[in-house]
Amino acid sequence: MSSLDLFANDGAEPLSTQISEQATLFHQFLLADDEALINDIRGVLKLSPLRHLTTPSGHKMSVKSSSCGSYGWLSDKHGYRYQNTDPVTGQPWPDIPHRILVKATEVSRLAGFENFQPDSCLINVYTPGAKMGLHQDKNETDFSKPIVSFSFGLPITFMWGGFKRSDKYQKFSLQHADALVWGGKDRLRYHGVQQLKEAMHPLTGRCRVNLTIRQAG
Ligand SMILES: O=C(O)CCC(=O)C(=O)O
Ligand SMILES: [Mn+2]
Repeated sequence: MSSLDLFANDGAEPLSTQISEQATLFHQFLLADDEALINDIRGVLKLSPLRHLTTPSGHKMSVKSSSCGSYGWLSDKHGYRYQNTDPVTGQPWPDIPHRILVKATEVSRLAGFENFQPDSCLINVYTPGAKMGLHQDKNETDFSKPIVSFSFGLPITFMWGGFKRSDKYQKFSLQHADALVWGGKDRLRYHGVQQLKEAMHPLTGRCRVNLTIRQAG
């Protein structure tokens, strides 16, 4: 982007890219709050630590995860599901930090989704080599609610597919402080991320942090 483009934006509207009819990438939407948001996540992880989940077929996922909100997303030999307690601590998941809720509802509204009331925030932490294969998010009860995804730290290549796993997919980079929202007719698209490349980020170090914020219940 040239500096002229930056001035033309005037700070009034977030710069965004429409990746499908009902999927929008808001570039650097979280930049003004990045450190505070990352600290909020650190606070959650002190209460419900990161762990590697296992797929129903018994494979250890390369990403480390935790959750906050009324519903935490889990995967183990019993399947993919939401649960209202953390199996590691035996306690309810920590609350979703207020700042995360505010930014998630703000960006969902900008993307055209009103009445989004997040009750689940999955925290995914990728270190170099970690990835997530193409999948659909479909453990939620109401598919009229969007998915809001925040990225912090190292960039990663996001795969944005169709409605069958074998469909062709587009690739684009998710960068520090980007927010991606998809819903409506695009809600059940396959998506995933390619292997994280080795690098260092000034705020997160050698990792990428993803928040996947949903209305699960
Ligand atoms: O890390 C990402 O950007 C994608 C995460 C994701 O799709 C998920 O956890 O369901
Ligand atoms: Mn997903």
